[in-house]
Amino acid sequence: MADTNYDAQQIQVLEGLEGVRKRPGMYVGSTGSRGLHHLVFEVVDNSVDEALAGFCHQIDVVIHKENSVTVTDDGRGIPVDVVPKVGKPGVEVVMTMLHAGGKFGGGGYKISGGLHGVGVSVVNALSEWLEVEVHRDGKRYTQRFERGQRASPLREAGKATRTGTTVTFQPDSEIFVELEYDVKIVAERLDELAYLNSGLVLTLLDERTGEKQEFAHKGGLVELVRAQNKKGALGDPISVHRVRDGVEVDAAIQYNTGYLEHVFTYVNTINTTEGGTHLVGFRSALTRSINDYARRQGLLKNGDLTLQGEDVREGLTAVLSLKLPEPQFEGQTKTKLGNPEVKGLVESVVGEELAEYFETHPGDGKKIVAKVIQAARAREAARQARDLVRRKNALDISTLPGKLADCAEKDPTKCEIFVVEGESAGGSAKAGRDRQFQAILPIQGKILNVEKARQDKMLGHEEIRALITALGTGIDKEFNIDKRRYDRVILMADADVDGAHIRTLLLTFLYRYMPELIERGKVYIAQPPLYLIKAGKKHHYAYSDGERDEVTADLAKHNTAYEVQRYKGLAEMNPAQLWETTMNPAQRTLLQVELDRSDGNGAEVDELFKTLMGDEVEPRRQFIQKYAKEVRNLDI
Ligand code: 0RA
Repeated sequence: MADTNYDAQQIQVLEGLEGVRKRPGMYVGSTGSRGLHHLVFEVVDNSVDEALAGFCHQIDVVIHKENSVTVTDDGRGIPVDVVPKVGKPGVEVVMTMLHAGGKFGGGGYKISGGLHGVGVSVVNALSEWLEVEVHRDGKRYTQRFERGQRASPLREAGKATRTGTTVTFQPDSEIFVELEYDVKIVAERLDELAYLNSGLVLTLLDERTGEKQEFAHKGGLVELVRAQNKKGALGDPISVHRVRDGVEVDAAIQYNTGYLEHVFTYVNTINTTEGGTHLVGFRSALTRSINDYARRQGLLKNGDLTLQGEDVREGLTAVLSLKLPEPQFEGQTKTKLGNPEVKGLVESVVGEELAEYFETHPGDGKKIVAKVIQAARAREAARQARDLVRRKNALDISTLPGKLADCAEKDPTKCEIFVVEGESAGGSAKAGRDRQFQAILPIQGKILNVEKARQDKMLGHEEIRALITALGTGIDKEFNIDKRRYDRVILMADADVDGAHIRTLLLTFLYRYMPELIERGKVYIAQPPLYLIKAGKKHHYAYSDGERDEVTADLAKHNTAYEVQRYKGLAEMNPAQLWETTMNPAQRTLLQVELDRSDGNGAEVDELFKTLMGDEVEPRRQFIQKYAKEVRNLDI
């Protein structure tokens, strides 16, 4: 090929990849850890595309010592022949042209993963260097690129006995601020891909540590659901696998005896965390099929309650995975499926499969329906309990909880409430407060862990009802921030393990039922002192061990005799001390509770609460051991 025609083409290509280098965030999300890992996933996704097309069975990933990465697959190999329009080998086009990934060579449609379908050229653009090796037609070919530009022509380099593609790249330190791969993040994605593509084997070698892992899940989604439902599974997973109108629908569905919902949805192996039309179709299939079956079996009488969406989702674990030719991704993080035709398609496919399952597994079917009916009754009971709370709210002050010492001020924006651990500390707080704007609600003992209890039970709990009534906002869907009776909710508990537990229980309740209160920055944690240091007539309070050491060192320097008293609980302080150290706005320190939703959707916070407050003891023990030494300021 003469190089004369190249220039014009070349300019266009370079402009394309220059754009990627100018705005990397637009293509890989960030120049931090997220973007760095995106590079690997983009290359792997290209190999997964070969697997989806049925030509690739194994993908090997190696993280090298200097954080370059190699991805090898046994697919057909990227085409090496010259693409007529461009006058360059296919490999070079794939590597240097934006969006050139699946746009040539293959016939018919190509199902494509790739987080945003940006293609491997983006990885090339953001790499200091990238080398590609293709085994195809009995030959081995290699080519090298530097910062997206061709550094060598495609060369024949000997014979090949297999087919496949190997890509090695070194993330560019001019682009990325984070350059070190986290093997755990890579492993998690490879494991996920192994579940989503049963039969595919993925391996991961971390040369920095020598650790080697293999991911293969022959059982696919069914295996994934089983792994999620280790305990209390109701019947065997329901397995769905159908292709209709060119769309492949795979799903695994299983109930457990718990009441949380875990539904994961994927489109072309992308986790659609924002849901979309496929999830809507899936949910209505579930609601409809279970209602139909319950009525046909006479388990639900006419005029009896109807089973609603939230009932059929209680204790449900499911994975839905779609492969479709032209997905439309919408939403904030482009993880919401928009294709309107998909809703009806998924609804009918899943509906038919569910009906068949119920016919062939009557025992499991009845168990599931019984569980859903129980959930519906609990929902009904919770509604009645809520009505009761709401009606009480609507009445006058006399229905406020007896234990509440309210403030005189009527303008909520000027008021605050201290939720205090224990009756005696509550007494001190009542006596020490400024009753004009400070209200006190003592809470007795450990409140209910709402992570483990259903709503009706939660609302039956006296301490929680008192809290809800005092705050005035209502809960859940009826929550209304404008109805709040106080502008600051201040949790005040002892500075010991029990106090920390009570604080966590209260935060769990607020997070699950009044999250907006936290989001709007209305929730605080009081900081009582840990030590009282008496030196003659002078009193010093210390709020940490460090502060105590500073004060005592200072006193020792001036040769002043002193005595250190450790406060074991709030109750050890008299009302005046409590006011002075912890409640007086002029002097006190409050920690404002924040939601760290840096992961975009709060899933991390959600997971954290499940870890800390859910049924399983082991993850909680591990978490506490891991972070016990690190946690200083509480920031959930
Ligand atoms: C374009 C067309 C064909 C395969 C590929 C690209 C391909 C790309 C990558 C990236 C990593 N591994 C890959 N394997 C294949 C179709 C080739 C044909 O028709 O033979």
